[in-house]
Amino acid sequence: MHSPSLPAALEESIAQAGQDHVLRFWKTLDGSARDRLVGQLAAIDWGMFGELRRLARASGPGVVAGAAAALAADLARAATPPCYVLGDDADRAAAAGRKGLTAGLFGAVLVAGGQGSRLGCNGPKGVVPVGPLSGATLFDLLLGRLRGIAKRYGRRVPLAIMTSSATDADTRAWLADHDYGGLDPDHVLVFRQRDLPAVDAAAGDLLLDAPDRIAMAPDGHGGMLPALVAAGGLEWFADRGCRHVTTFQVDNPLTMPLHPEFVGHHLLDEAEFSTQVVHKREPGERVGVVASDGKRTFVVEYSDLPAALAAERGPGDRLRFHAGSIAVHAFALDFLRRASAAPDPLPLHVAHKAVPFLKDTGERVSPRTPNAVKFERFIFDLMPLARRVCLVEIDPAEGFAPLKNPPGAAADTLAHVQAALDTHARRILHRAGVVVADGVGVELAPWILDEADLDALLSPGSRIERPTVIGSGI
Ligand code: UD2
Repeated sequence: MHSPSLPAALEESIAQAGQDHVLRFWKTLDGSARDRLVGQLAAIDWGMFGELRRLARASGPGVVAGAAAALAADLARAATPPCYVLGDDADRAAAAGRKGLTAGLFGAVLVAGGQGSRLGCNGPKGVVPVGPLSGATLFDLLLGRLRGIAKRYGRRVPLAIMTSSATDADTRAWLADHDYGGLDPDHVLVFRQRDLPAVDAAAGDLLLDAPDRIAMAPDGHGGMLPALVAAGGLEWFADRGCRHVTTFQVDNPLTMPLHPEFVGHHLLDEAEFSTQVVHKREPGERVGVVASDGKRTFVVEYSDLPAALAAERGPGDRLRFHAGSIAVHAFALDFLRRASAAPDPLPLHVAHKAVPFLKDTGERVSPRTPNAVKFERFIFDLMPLARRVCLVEIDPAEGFAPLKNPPGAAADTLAHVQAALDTHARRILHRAGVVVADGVGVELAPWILDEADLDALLSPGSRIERPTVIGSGI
């Protein structure tokens, strides 16, 4: 018996799982440290721990052994499914979308639980400043976009923001300090995804990150489904009149998850799961691909797609798998309800990572190469469960500029994102007949969705001669 504060049932679960080593420093811990550790241990699903161990031991990087063979077989029969292209059926789809938005049928879910570790940021990515002139943060831009939708269609868009243990407190603080980004707090729901333990890659054992802390990591954006359900999110959206939700990622300030044509196609097709894709041109682009074998439509993450298949080209020199998923989806709420009732609808994916840990001696080791396995669920794995899937190809210049990498990387850095925002603003101004002098920086306030919003601000033929943020303060 370690202490009255370690419940006997928990101690037994730990012992049965062969994980007593996590209590190695128990005797050295004070009361609050013990409470912290017990809190973490009690949150572990010990019934599922054996499965995590099995997956860790069976896995190479990416897909779990066995699953890799099944995936290869699926892909051998698969091709890129048909996609709508934004602009091709603009009038019909946009009219349907506008009708749906005006009726308030859509809510939105922002997945913001990731740690931005590639960027070297520990807190929420949402607080990173990206506005080229304004220094507006990702949250400012994404929430501002929703204000633009509400302004145009006369309906607030209920927004659920998914955080994780790594981002929850800072995200809530940002919202409180920034007037909820101008949104109505009654229409903002913050909910937190779960953590899963990271385990040692060889033995599948838990790792201690500190004497009173197990190494854990957020359970992937697929954790959205159980976490949203647990937070009462499906009813929350329904109570606000929504029938569908779009989901989008925190790192893409150009994103347009409520573009009327996109949601219009979703409605017209009576799709349960719609997704935006970009035309993947090079095998190395870090986007998942959508594939279909005629019966099932599914997404394969870039890290799971075998290199030879990623590079295979077909007619017109297009990549065989060229529908690049940018993780902007629309779901029917009824579908999410049905999917969440299915037993274990989202499989676990494994990622081999370098995870710091304490040795038996208490020395902390920070490995340079992967020593551990983290587990994640991907929301796009719901796709095969959907009765109807709809793909809409967008122009990346209009809707995809993710911030992923630190300065100096070849793609997806702050500089790339700011250049994309600048180009996007210039395109819209150009369409509105506004002339921007050469070399002058320009930025649009996030509520400006397109040139229609400029009518009241700038007349055709007007010139911008100095760096300007258009529409700020409105
Ligand atoms: C994601 C997609 C990839 C492509 C790319 C486009 C997946 C698995 N991969 O790759 O196919 O669409 O984005 O930009 O969908 N997040 C959470 N909780 C987590 C993990 C992530 O909320 O536990 C959020 C994170 O805050 C971010 C988003 O999910 O908003 C994407 O996470 P990522 O940067 O790890 O995904 P990435 O770039 O590998």
